[in-house]
Amino acid sequence: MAQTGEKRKRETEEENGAEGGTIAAHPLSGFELKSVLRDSAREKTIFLHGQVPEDAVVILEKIPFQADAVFNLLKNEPKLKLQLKNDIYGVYHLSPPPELNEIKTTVICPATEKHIKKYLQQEIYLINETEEDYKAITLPFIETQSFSVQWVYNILEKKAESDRIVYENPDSVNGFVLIPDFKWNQKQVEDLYLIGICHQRGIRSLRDLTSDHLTLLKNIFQEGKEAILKRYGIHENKLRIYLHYQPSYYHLHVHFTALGHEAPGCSVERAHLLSDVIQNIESNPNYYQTRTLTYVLREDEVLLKKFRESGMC
Ligand code: GTA
Repeated sequence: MAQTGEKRKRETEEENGAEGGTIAAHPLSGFELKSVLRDSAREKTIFLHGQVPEDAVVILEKIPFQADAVFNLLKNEPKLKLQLKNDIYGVYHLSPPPELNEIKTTVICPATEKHIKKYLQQEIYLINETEEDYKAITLPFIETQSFSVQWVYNILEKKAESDRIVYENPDSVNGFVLIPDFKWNQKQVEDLYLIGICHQRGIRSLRDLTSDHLTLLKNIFQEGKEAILKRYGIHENKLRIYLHYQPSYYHLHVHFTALGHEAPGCSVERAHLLSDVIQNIESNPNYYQTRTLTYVLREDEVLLKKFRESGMC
């Protein structure tokens, strides 16, 4: 059936992610591959560096199965192509309908050199950052070289993603916005991933947290869990709630992920459980200013170079 011009225009806008009634160019128009930055068969994800013509990072990821959709597919005798049959063992190719074959596609464009390096497969090294190292090496680095947090301000000021907000405590000191993370397509709760972004500006990371922030942290912890239970029916004993140190973006935010989902960055050398953070600050208000914190840096990272130059690793 022929489509009306208006209907097709609307669909093109949705397809290309256009806002405000203008037809956007296709985000991958003229895409040329420069290199494969990383390819993980286990995670079923590939990270590409391309040009469109600006530099772009494109991340393609196969999405998790949704039990209901798979059940419907199997009960309707889908077409199977036999690959191997041996005794009780059979292996087949099943070509699912397009809606079950989606590839989540993230486009970062224009991507900076730092973005390209962030996704490049690299050697990693453990750093033990003392209080003195933080002041002399890390803090000057954060102040001059970290990623822009404009996307965070856009969320807090409702200039972007406002329709995706799950919960907000609007208090400018102790409030926050809870929103689905960029990495979650919201189609299944198995890989649930939200972030709680505080309204207060200037709290860069774990290192800045003191007893002054306990009310804020407790609000994020308590109200975040309640909002997720209400919206997604996921109980707090099925959630991993943590902060990254080092984060990529130095505006305080908390990660909420499904416990069964091994989200990137949830390993011990990066993730700090919010419940532990609250208790540590309660037992020592300056815990995070004085403790040595251990984390991993990638070979190409400027911060690693700074540590090496100062002879600290
Ligand atoms: N809602 O615009 C945004 C947005 N941006 C730019 C980042 N985030 C956003 N969320 C919304 N809107 O969880 C999210 C990120 C991240 C959080 C920042 O904010 O998805 P962080 O400061 O601790 O930084 O958290 P982190 O963890 O390094 O960031 P990120 O991007 O998650 O990278 C960690 C690793 O995850 C990467 O090295 C890579 O291995 C993997 N990864 C990143 N993006 C993807 C992806 N799209 N698909 C699969 N794997 C990914």
